[in-house]
Amino acid sequence: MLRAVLSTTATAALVLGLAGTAVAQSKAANIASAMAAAPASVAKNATIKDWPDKNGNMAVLREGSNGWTCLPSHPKTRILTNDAMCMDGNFGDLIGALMSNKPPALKGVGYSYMLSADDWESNTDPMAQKETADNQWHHVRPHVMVVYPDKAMLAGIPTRPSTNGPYVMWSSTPYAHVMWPVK
Ligand SMILES: [Cu+2]
Repeated sequence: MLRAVLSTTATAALVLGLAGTAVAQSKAANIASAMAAAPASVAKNATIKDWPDKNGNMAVLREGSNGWTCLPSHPKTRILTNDAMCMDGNFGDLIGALMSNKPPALKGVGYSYMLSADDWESNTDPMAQKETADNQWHHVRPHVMVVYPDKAMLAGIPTRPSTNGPYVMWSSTPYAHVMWPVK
């Protein structure tokens, strides 16, 4: 998943704090970054949006037609190199809930690609910005994600980061979802 989505303000502060300056990315670079998160056949006709600005608005960088929405990576930080993603409508409902700090109300199973992911995240705490003794801080590499409207469907899937198949991220939160490493 993407820790940075949770607070645009906190993310901006983090970027400024770690990098010194916020780097403005061009629209073309943002579209390229977003499209790299999914297979070309999906990204080709996906809607490309930017991450929310300080008012929470997400600019449409390119209209799409296939029901998928891709977001570019946030500017790089020490712990975030790439968090670009492409999601379907149901996964978009999860992201929307995350961004507004509300529990998700999912209408069905949701899917997302993060094929260019390169990031460090807690597997227990969506808000964590750094490692603690017990927050399962780990390197997130290319993966796909699945979210189920009924958390009971996650029973039996490991709740610790694994490179040996799917695991559940943030299992004890309303934002629990399956992380499925692909590389
Ligand atoms: Cu992810």
